[in-house]
Amino acid sequence: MQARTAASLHFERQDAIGLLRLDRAAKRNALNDPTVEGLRDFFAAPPEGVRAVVLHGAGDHFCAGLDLSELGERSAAEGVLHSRMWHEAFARIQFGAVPVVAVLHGAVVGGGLELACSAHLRVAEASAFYALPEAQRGIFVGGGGSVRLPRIIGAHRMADMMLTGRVYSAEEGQALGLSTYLERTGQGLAKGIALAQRIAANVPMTNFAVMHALPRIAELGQDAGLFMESLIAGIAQSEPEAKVRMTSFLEKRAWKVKKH
Ligand code: 1HE
Repeated sequence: MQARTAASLHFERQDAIGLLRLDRAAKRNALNDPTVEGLRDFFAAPPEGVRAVVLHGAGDHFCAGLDLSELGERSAAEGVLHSRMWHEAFARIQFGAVPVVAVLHGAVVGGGLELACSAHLRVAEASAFYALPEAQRGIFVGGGGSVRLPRIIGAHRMADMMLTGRVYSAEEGQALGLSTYLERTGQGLAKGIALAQRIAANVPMTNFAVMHALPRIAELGQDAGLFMESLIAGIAQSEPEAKVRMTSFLEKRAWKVKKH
């Protein structure tokens, strides 16, 4: 099934899973305004019935970041507003309606890395590499990178990437937490879909809590954090579907945790 998206985005559906592809391979999926606006509009209202989205890229690279041909003659104020537009789009991904699994391969650079960091899970293929070429271009991150990336790899590593142009490989990115799954080249999308299917099978309230409450709790002090956790725990366990699932475990009808 197709949904209406920007020309540079391609959407298809596999039951409850939405596959959204950056579709500007000739420009290495560089993010021009219509693409970022298309991401914003898609995640503001994902198609009915979609319970998890896999975000991936066409061609040899996930995303080459900001479309540098669009930088042009922006004033400082216009630059601020442009960055705010990216913030809005990426916030719709991080704090939207459905969990998002990003599948990364080839270049994951600049705004492409910022985009990846707004997803909830990142699966990397062995071909992936990560960089922040902004400093080399004489600009700064503007898609939330200075907020999200230090929370993943630390401000000191982000500073190194920006100041020296350091490029991390897929293996290094996995060790640093840029990805949480590392797959052979060509295997990332299948892994991303398999993870999305597991996510889609969760009770929606739990997914909502993981997306919206967990990152906020993680920013709180201990006392406020623990209280917020209790509130969310109380709400989640009162869901009828949670009761059904607990009963089914106790009656030995449910999936059991197994080691590999
Ligand atoms: C682009 C872009 C782009 C490629 N904007 N057109 N991002 C960067 O600084 C990364 C710039 N790109 C690269 O370093 C390389 O292109 C890649 C490592 C991603 C891929 O290399 P390669 O050899 O496969 O492709 P290519 O030959 O460099 O590029 C193919 C075409 O894509 C070419 O256009 P063509 O018309 O000559 O065929 C490139 O010009 C075009 N292309 N990347 C525009 N980024 C909110 S703030 C965020 C700030 C940032 O993201 S700054 C980082 C920008």
